[in-house]
Amino acid sequence: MARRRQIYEGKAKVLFEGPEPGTLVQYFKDDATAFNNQKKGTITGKGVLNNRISEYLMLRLAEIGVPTHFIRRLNMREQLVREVEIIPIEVVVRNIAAGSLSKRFGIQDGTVLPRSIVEYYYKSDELGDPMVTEEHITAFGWASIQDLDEIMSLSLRVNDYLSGLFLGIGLKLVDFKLEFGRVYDDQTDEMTLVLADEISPDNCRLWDVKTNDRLDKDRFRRDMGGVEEAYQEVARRLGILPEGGPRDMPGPSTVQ
Ligand code: AIR
Ligand code: ASP
Repeated sequence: MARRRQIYEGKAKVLFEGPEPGTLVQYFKDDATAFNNQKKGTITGKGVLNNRISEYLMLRLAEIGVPTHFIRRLNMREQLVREVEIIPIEVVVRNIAAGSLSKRFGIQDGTVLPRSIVEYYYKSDELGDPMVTEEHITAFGWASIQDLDEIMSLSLRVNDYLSGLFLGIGLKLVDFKLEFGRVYDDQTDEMTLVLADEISPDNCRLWDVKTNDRLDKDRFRRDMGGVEEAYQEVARRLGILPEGGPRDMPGPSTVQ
């Protein structure tokens, strides 16, 4: 494989320069972290599965008119995406209390929320992704009011659609995290927002409808065991488990 220039390395993915201007190759690693990097490990096959799961969900969302950065899957661990200017905000949508919401407000895990709640966090490893309000986001210039209106409406559409999609395969979409980026639209000569990053069991909580079994990264965060199997089960239910399971591939070759 040709050596490529690495643009960015995150905790679970690496971004390389793409084949054409305005594109990037997104490589999915098996590395897993939790609690802002305090816990580190490997989930064998996770990269292969998240590549497929995110491809599948981004394609379904594009079909209902949600713009995304996804272009096409290239191989087991890589997908071609549009290069975006990432907005440094993590958008969390919650339907059922779990994780940091349960902890912060003392609400029992599993309590159905009176309505979906959208929260914003500032993407900063050093600061531990602090929760922020629209006031911080607009005052510090991370996004405009118009951007936030659009981010909110896109996030709620994603929530409605994905909640239904997962329910159809016996999973409750408890909560999830989205990231957005800006791209230049040459039709309108303006910057538009697109859904970026990934959508996978790394950033969604998915509970089995009947048993409330956790089929997501909480199994890793909380040392529950059966982590690999949980990711495989999500892919299996979506009908996209690679034949022969998530076989491994050599790691990426990089030019530093
Ligand atoms: N999330 C937030 N930061 C990173 C990730 N992956 C996701 C979690 C969970 C939701 O956002 O995977 O689905 C809420 O996380 P928490 O920890 O705030 O309860
Ligand atoms: N991915 C984040 C981290 O590594 C948060 C999490 O998923 O728990 O710290």
